[in-house]
Amino acid sequence: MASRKSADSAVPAVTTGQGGELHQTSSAPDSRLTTNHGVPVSDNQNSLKGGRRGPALLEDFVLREKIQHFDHERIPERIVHARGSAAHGYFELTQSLSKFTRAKILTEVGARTEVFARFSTVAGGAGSVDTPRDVRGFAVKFYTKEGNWDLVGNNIPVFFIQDAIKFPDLIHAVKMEADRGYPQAASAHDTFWDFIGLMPESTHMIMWAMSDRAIPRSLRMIEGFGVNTFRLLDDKDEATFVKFHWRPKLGTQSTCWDEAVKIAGADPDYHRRDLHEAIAAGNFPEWEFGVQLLSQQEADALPFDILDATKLIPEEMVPIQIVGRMVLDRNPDNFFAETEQVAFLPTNIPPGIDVSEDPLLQGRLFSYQDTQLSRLGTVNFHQIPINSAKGCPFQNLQRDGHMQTQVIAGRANYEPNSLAEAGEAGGPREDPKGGFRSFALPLEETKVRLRSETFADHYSHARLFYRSQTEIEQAHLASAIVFELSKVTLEHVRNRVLSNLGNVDADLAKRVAAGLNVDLPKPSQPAMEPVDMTPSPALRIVGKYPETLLGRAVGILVSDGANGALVDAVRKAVEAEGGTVKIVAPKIGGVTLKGGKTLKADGQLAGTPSVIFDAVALVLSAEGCAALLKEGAAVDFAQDAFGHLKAIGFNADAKPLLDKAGVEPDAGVVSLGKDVGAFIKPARTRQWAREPKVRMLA
Ligand code: HDE
Repeated sequence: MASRKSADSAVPAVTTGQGGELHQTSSAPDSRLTTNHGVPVSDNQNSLKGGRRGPALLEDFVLREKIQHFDHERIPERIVHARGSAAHGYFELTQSLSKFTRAKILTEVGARTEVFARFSTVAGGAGSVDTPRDVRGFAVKFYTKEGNWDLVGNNIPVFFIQDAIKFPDLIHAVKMEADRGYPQAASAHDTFWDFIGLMPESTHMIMWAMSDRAIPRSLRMIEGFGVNTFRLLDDKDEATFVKFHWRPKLGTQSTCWDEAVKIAGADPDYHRRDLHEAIAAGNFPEWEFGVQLLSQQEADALPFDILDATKLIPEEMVPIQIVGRMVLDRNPDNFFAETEQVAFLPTNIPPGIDVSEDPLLQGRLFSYQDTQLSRLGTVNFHQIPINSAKGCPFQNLQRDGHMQTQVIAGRANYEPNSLAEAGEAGGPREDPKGGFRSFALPLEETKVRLRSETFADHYSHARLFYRSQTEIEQAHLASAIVFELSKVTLEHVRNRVLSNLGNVDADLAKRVAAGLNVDLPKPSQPAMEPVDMTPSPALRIVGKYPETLLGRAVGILVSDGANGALVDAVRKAVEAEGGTVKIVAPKIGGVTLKGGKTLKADGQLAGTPSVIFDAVALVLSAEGCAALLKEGAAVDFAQDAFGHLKAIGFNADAKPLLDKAGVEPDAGVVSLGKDVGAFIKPARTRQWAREPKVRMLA
């Protein structure tokens, strides 16, 4: 994209950002405010009036242009995945896949390709909260040398439905109910569970959506999956099936449900802030990029259909090969221009990668291009800087349309043409050798509107997922279903879901029925009897993520008269391991430490509850503690930290607050006494062993 620098220094400069985007530098000291058409503005405080006290004059084009532009600032939000946060970064290939593909992005080891990644919730609107129980979108745009590649995935490797024709029904069912306009960003309501109960193919996805993966701790701690099966094509257009995976360096980590609910109130932007702050601080999130590869014969030998997006390929069956990494190292400069206007298209695939016949993917191939037209308003949305191919030029013979920004000279807007013979530019031509080619899929069947019988097993994978979880995760999953079904008001809907659960696992169904205190109905009649698959420990979270302070935040609650040396010691120990520290005080101006020094606060107690930290320390004076015993927010600070299985460090004078909050001694409740280090070990993880003491799980 060309840079347009103004020759006249009095006019705001238009420059290109690091990523090549156009930037209007509004903060330049010599910049002069102008209308959209460049007319300098003399007064930005007062409208033009007929007399000192009005009325306003129609003639005031400065006022009219400003108000009119404002009136049209909003564009339609995404119909799904409306709330998202994004960042720039790079992808680096570490192992070549040249045996399987001719795509340069997957064959040029060491080459860095710019990327833009957007993470999102699915059901809520653009202004909803970050921590509902929901699937997270994980969409990456690679600006490759051979055109943009958009890997538009989720943090869950399977999906609710097998055929795209059911997508509008699924989304209508999960979004706010049509007559009442609520609930916002929540699946715990009648219409969602009604749809789920009637669509047994959704059961596997429900296991994932009710697992802790749907309440992530951070966007930096989610896995990503391409979900649909794709193909890699080599030089001879021979195909290999591929599943794409992203693995967070910090491990897959979650919150507790009660914590996620409270975070929604304490900091609706919890994930967005976390991503932004981490990148701003130089703690760049990183993911490994992996592939599962299998030939047609290997796919045929599997006991399920890899074209069915409600199935996963256990990595114990087909290992994941790590072949690259992605690092996000730059925050967007402008949320609207980049995060909001980015348009991901599963049809953006470079030569050497191809789609499969998965009927869910096939529908997606139409939907994304189409939705951008209503969202971004023009067929030229590919010219918006964040969407433009940056790794290579784009040129074709498509012309005109709303918001055309290219000024293409010459007459060559058709081909074939022989303009070159007269010395004129003839325009671009197709490239049969290097261009995108589709896999030559043999087609022998008749036209039908039906579901393949190879898609009929709706429960074996749901069972596999449930039985592969640790006991802790199974209890969370069962409790999540109990929570959601407790919000369902239609009894027959609850019962239908319960009978479907009976096909997943009898114990799970029993637990959920007991959690609801209702009779357990008989299992429903499955389309195909489920089979027992070998459990896949790879599907767990607990016990898998690294115990580390990297990416974790510790909140230190302090009071007037607190011991500053102890606060410093905790801070040093946490920061030495890569964690971040925030000081929480009853007042934002901070506290006066023992000895008279002032310690500034990063957050005021009422607005900075312990739910936003991974571990907490209480460093209080005896008087400070006595005062906080009468402050509900201080008691909640300790009680929630305990309830959410966090490490709690405390000095002796802070003990009365712990007692009032009902904090019982255990391995994660550590006296800061002489050895601050004793607090660091439990601060690296959650205290799962404490959970039965603080929560009635199903
Ligand atoms: Fe999407 N999806 N989707 N989806 N999807 C959209 O496109 C759609 C599906 C996913 O950060 C929309 O630009 C259909 C699976 C992400 O901008 C829309 C079907 C997966 C994002 C659309 C699916 C996804 C979207 C709305 C069933 C995981 C956000 C706005 C056939 C592999 C991308 C937009 C971003 C967005 C359609 C199912 C992931 C309407 C029809 C499966 C991450 O076109």
